[in-house]
Amino acid sequence: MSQYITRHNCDTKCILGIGSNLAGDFGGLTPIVVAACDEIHAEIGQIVSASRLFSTPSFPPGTGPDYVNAALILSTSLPAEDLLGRLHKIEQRFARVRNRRWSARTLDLDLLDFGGIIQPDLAVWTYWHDLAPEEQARLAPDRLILPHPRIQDRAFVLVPLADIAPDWVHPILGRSVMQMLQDLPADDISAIHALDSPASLALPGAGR
Ligand code: A4P
Ligand code: MG
Repeated sequence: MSQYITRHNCDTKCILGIGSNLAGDFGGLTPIVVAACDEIHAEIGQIVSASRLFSTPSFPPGTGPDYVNAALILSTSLPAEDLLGRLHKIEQRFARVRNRRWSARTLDLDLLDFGGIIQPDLAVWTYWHDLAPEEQARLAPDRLILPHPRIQDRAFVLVPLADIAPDWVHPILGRSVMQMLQDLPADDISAIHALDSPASLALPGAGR
């Protein structure tokens, strides 16, 4: 009867955004991002692709030091809420403090996409997507919203994403990463610089 037993691969491909603009006891921004990737790989799921590291000006302009940003494609067996909970635990281990919206942080781990699901539903996603800029700066969701409602607005998200998934199509907007990048002001993109290769992310276990 064993021929009837099939193995279902329940792993979900998801996309993570990583950012750091506050050095901590763990060292500078690049070591924090690299160490966070190691923890993600060890505790959450296999990192399938990792972008280069990028230096990006803090958004909104003038709100703090430059960030190091990166993007990952991850394969995980965890449900989305559990995954976000684990990401928050890793942020805490890097002494992430949430005091003010968009304030400087040692580590920010955003779940950008989880296998293309829309969560909790299109109406709630649309509410967060359509929020006026001054409201975006004031309000933060108290539950998981997928896809992350600000992907299309942020060059610091899309430029790293273009490194690993240029053809990924936004499940609601229907635009690819490259198309969303084309919609952004050229200045937002030209202000972002890839860090030299010694600082780039290698896949954990790939012999950095
Ligand atoms: N939350 C809901 N959905 C999600 C999701 N898909 N992924 C909740 C992650 N978190 C999600 O997040 C605020 C609340 O949203 C949490 O309760 C979380 O459970 P947060 O991480 O506490 O705060 P945040 O990171 O300030 O919010 P958010 O919405 O992720 O902000 P953004 O848009 O990511 O902006 N400038 C540069 N250059 N690079 C950056 O990485 N990041 C930000 C944060 C601002 N400026 C930046 C950068
Ligand atoms: Mg965040």
